[in-house]
Amino acid sequence: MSDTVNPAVIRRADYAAPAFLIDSVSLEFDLVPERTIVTNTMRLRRNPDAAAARLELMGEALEFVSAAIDGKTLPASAVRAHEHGLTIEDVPDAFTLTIESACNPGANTTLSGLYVSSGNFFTQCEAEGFRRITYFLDRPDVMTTFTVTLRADKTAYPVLLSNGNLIEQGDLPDGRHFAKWEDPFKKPSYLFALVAGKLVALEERIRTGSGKEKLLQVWVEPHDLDKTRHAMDSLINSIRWDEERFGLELDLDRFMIVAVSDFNMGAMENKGLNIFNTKYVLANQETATDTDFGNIEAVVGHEYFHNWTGNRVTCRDWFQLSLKEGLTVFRDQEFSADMQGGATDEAARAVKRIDDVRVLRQMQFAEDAGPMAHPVRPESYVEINNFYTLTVYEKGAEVVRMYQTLFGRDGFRRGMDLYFKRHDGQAVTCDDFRNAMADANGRDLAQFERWYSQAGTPRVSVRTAYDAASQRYSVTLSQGYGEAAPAARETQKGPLLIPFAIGLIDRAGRDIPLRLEGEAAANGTTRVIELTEQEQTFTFVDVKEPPLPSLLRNFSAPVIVEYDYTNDELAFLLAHDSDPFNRWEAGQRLATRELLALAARAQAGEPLTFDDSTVAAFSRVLTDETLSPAFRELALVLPSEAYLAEQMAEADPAAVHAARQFARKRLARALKNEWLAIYERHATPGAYEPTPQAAGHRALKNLALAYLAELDDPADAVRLANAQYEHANNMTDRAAALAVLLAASAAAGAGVAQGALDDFYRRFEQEPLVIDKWFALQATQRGSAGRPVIEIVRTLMAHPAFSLRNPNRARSLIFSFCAANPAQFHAADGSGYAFWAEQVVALDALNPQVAARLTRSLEMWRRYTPALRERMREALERVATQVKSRDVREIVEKALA
Ligand code: 0A1
Ligand code: ZN
Repeated sequence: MSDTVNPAVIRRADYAAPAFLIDSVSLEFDLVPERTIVTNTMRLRRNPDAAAARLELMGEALEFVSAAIDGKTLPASAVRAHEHGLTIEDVPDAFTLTIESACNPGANTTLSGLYVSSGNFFTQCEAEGFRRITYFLDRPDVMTTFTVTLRADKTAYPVLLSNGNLIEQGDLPDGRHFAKWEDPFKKPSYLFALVAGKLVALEERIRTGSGKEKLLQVWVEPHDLDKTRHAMDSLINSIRWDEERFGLELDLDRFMIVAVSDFNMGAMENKGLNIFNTKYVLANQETATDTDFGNIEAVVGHEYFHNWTGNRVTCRDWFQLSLKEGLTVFRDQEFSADMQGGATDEAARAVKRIDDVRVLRQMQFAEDAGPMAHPVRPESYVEINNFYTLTVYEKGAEVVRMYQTLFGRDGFRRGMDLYFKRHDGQAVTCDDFRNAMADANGRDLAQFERWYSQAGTPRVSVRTAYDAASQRYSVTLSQGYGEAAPAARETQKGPLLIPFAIGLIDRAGRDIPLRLEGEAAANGTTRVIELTEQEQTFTFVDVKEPPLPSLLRNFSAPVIVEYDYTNDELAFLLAHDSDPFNRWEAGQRLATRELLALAARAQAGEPLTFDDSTVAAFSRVLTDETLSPAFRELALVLPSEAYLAEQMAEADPAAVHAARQFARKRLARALKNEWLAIYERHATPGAYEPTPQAAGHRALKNLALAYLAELDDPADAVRLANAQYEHANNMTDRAAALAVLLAASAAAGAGVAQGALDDFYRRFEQEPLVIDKWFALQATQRGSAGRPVIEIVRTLMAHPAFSLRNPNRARSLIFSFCAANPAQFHAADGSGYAFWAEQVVALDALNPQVAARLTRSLEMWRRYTPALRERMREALERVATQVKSRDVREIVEKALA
């Protein structure tokens, strides 16, 4: 449905200030699963900056009961309830509006608005869920103070929570009770939350920097209380970190985290009442892997940091989403890096950086090259929920990081301070943030705006020339977009300001002190040069021998660097670069080159061979004891199948899989003794420690085991994996052992893994998050003894523990197969696509947001080989005729356009 008030496509250029402002709102809830009554009383006033005669309130899936202005019930002729909300004609300039409405949280499978999960009530309002709770000006630039009264049966719902401070509570007749909450800070409706049910909390009291006492709570279902310690520690660390790094203190007396098992995303930063997917709260050593522990720390940090970047200063409209998300992802990345390695241990910090860049390059670069490509600040959308993307979040974080790269940590901090000084309590734009950074650092950042408005991944190609006579080394950088996707091409206006960090390395592997032409003396060994034109040459002087350039150190900008290193040069950088990120990068480039050559031979049916010198380069890293185990693990993981397929002119998942498997087997065979030695040396006997160091040992050890399982005779690996499975005192080791057994079963038959698989299920039957791992491990396996994984997945769909309604479970089986097992999903017979289409249609009827995410696994269909492409198009067209939601339709239509 679209008309002039509710157009199908929403455009940034059409922004208009709200016609009315809300000075305060008071909400009363009578919570009943099948029919919850909401009484909403607002103080409204005409916005002097806008003109409109009537009041249009947004509302969705609501039953209108009544409305009154200044206490007088409105006649039916004065109010019109419709599909998109409520229209009230002829309202005064300032008035109190009371609206009563009803909704049905028990039947709400969308998990947007008010819903029931495991018998408890929860809300999710970002981006536009509040309008499913009551009629409102549900847009982020309408900020107001909320008072919330919750009433519910006391036995079924003993705990009643909302934002801010608890100001009153008590009993009511008929076994009911109430709680009244007041949030002293103005906020937009998307930050509203309520929770009601049978929950218990881990509590801590802490003092913040200014000496104020704060109550911290992590609320969960009673049987999960033993899995809350890590989330609480992460919260305390986040609070301390934001005080230290940014001088930002917790502004409420109480801060609550609540875990819910049915949740569409990771977590939500509702003011003072963060609501989390259980996956990002619950952990102990028996149930959670090292990766889970790290993710929990990052997400707890992320949501907490939103309290300032997102809540105190919010977004004017949803096109500005990256204002809060890019900035907050950058903040959580820095927090995690500091927790790993402190502020100065660059090698430890690099482990986090490498992880983040891997995600960006594998997933965001793909998004930027496909039909959903959009700028960090999009120009238009059909469904805003489809724009919680890798571009807005991860590329947005890279854009924020570039300010810090340009101005240093101190300069970045000055920009942040000015941003809060100017905009605390306001709803603002990405331009406001950029202007604060510019003004605090005395810089004109007009050109930098293009990072927000241009889609696509920039390419920087590099040419170098050394002149021995004058001892000059010139580096010519030129920027462009290559063959950008059409969606990206339309947005391009001109060259970007690209901070390009560079170092030069001499023959002995040492950094050369850098002096640019015109400078009086050398200064440092890494320089951030600023590329602002389409092409520019930078000349280094006093360069006594032909150097090897180390380009884009620490990935100083989200671009693709094109430079023709030889294999020997890459091996040299892998062995010597002082920049740990680029050391890893050199190994990845080397491996990518080899693997793509292998894939081409696989496609042509030629025999596969793998260069000895590449094996030798990897062997040196493996045995280099000066490198941390965590780093060695990252360096020795080959680029993913998804990343490799993305680099091909026409993606061929089967060829990529064959190539990568061949290389893994080759590395397994050539380094067998080394892998065995590593496995023994990095075993971590004794008590489990969740530290980054111990996690590094586990990661390297488990990588060794995975390589050993690739040997033609995996008997050793199977024996070690069985023993490790049996004796593991933590989930990292147990899950890794199970994955290895599943991998070994590809050649040796299902029997190899069945015992451990059954044991795993029985052991953790009561732990839904672990059962998610059980489904995911099976969905991502290679297939056992020739049995296609689609058959295993279809069998698991009928398992009593499977449910399409729980997003974590749907993701663990369906998404794992469709998005994380490319070789099996892209089976030549199209069986994966048929499955995908069925599941998209089934999910669309239950939960459009989750359905839309799944839809995206086929959006890159044009990039594949002709036979696959044709089958994918058929599947997309089939889905196009069947889906109902705006969410899925936007994705399918853009994919087929
Ligand atoms: N603001 C949250 C992300 C989020 C967005 C939408 C949601 O429901 C549809 C839930 C969470 C964050 O960045 O963590
Ligand atoms: Zn966020």
